[in-house]
Amino acid sequence: MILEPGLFLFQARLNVAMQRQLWMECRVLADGPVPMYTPTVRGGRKMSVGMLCLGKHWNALTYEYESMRSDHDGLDAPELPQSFVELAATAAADAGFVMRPDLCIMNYYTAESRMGVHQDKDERAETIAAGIPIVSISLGDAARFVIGGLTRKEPTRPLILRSGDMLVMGGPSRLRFHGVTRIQTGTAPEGTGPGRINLTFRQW
Ligand code: MD6
Ligand code: FE
Repeated sequence: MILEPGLFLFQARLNVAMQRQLWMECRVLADGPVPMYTPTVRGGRKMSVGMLCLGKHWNALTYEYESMRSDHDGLDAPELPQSFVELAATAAADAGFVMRPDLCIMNYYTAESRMGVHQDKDERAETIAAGIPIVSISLGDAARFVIGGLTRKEPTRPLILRSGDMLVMGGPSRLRFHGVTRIQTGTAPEGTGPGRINLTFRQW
């Protein structure tokens, strides 16, 4: 489904078996040698989500990408699994984009977690200028997501992102403001959840 130029929602793109498989792979990574943690952002506030970056690490203090988690524990970001890359690149291609994902931000939401309205603009200027998309995968509990325009002032439209949905945000929609206002607890398909995992694939 095309929502706006460059903004595509592929509902139930992943079947429940794939959702469970991916959920489990994410859990293994989150509990692995380079674990998920709760970032503290610029200004000193803790985020309400757990985060684990793959491929490259997003530094919550500098808002820059780096190989090592220098704002946290100095560990190297785990590799981005090739199977993950293919899921994202294929969805991007189906939306008409050529994308070579080289990093993924995994966020874990509990019932109380939110994601404030933001723009994703920490990738390379060339990537953003070319409109190379961000591809997101939602797993577990559904979320109320809002997406607006290229300025904070423009009105937002609400969307529900359910387990197995993929969102592609590229071209003229690459810099739209968006956020997560609520998690719908108890909606996760069996074998996923509790809570919600969102994967956002990016090309640095
Ligand atoms: C989330 N997603 O769904 C947060 N960003 O939990 C994002 O912030 C996001 O879904 C860029 C592109 C797609 C997204
Ligand atoms: Fe985002």
